[in-house]
Amino acid sequence: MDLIDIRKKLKKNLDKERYEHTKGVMYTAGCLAMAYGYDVDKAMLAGLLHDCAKCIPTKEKFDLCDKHHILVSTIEHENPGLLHAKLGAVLAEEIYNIKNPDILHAIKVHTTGEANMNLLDKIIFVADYIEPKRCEAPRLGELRQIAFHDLDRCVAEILYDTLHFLKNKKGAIDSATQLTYEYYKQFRKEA
Ligand code: DGI
Ligand code: FE
Ligand code: FE
Repeated sequence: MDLIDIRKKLKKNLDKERYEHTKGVMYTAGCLAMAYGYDVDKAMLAGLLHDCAKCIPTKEKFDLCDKHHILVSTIEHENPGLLHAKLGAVLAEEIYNIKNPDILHAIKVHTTGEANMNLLDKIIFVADYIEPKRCEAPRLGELRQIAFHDLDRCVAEILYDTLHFLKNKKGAIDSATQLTYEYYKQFRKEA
C-alpha cells in the first residue's frame, strides 16, 4: 500500500480533528527525525499511523483486542482509551500493511511510553504531545524548544506533566506510564 492509499484509508477511519492531529504528528516527527539524524520517511509514516485505532468505538475496541489476543488489564478495561496504542500497532500491520517492527513498536508504546525507548519511539512520543494542533497542554512553548535540543529531557517533562494532569483529574495511572516516568525522571531538570 503506498502512502496515498494509507492516507485515504486513514482519513476514512478517523474523525476530522484526529486526522488533522495525525498530520501534525507526521510532520513534527519528520522534523524531529531531521534534528536527530533518523530516517525521515520512517518517522513520518509512524507519525501518520500512530492513532489509527483512536476512533474505534469502545465495544469494538474490546472485541478487536479479544480477536487479536491482546490482554486487557483492569486499568485498560476502565480506561479503554488507552487501548488505541496496542490496537493501533496490530491494525497498522493488518489493515495498513506495515511490516516494519520499529514503526509498529513506536505505535504500540506511544501513549504510556516505556523505559529506555529507542529513537523512533521517543520521536513519536514527543511529536504526539508537541504537534502544532495540540493546544491544551501547559508549557507547550517550553517543551517544543526542549524537544529539539534534548529529546530525553522532553520525554521526561511530558511524563511529569501527564502524571500531574492525571493526578489532578483523579484519573487512574497505568503502571506502564508510572514505570516510564521512573526511568526518565533522571533526565529532568528542575526549573
Ligand atoms: O491519542 P492522543 O490523544 O493523541 O495522545 P495519547 O495517545 O498520548 O493519549 C493521551 C491521553 O492518554 C491523555 O489524555 C493522557 C492519557 N494517558 C496517558 N497515560 C495514562 C493516560 N490515561 C490514564 N488513565 N492512565 C495513564 O497512565
Ligand atoms: Fe494516541
Ligand atoms: Fe496522537
